[in-house]
Amino acid sequence: MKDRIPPNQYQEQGFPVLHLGPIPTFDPATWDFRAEGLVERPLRLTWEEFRRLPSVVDASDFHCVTGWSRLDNRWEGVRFRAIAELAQVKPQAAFATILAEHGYTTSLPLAELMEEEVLFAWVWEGQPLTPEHGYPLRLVVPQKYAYKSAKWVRGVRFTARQEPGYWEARGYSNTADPWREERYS
Ligand SMILES: Nc1nc2c(c(=O)[nH]1)N[C@H]1C(S)=C(S)[C@@H](COP(=O)(O)O)O[C@H]1N2
Ligand SMILES: [Mo]
Repeated sequence: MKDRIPPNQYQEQGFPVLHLGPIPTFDPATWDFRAEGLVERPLRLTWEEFRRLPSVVDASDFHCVTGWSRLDNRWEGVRFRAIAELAQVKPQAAFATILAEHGYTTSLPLAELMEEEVLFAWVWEGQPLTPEHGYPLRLVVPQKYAYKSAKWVRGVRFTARQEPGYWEARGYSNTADPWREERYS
């Protein structure tokens, strides 16, 4: 197991809760998910429509920049790449910004988000996400520090240039690779 824990991280058996600000309330009647920016086909999906998209189950590790790692999280959700395909991303798009409740954002190169383990998830370990872990929908980007795994996601904007995310604008690494210990910028 040791080789699955990145440098200067410790293995956490529980599932800590970490975020800034209040937990948003969820109303399935008004919730929507948007794909916007450099796309041929902007999307606005209701919760019901989002849930009808093809979903997958995938286990992955989760590394928080504050030092804990939780291995083998079984997530269920829609692959990021499925959303990109549905929205027909334009060739000029090289990055995407994830848009979450209360203005939380994070961004990554499109190529990294298109990797198959990157999901918009609503289930963790066979149960719907709890509100504090991001219900109804969160991004999961296992290969990055977890501030890239935005909770309470409402959409994605495809861009030509990278927009700074919430923590990335406050001194945290834009690349956020736990194996290279890219914690700060
Ligand atoms: N919307 C939102 N998403 C967020 C955060 C946040 O403050 N707001 N914190 C991030 C950080 S730093 C971590 S470590 C993970 C924690 O996820 P968890 O609370 O489910 O363990 O959520 C990430 N996603
Ligand atoms: Mo974190």
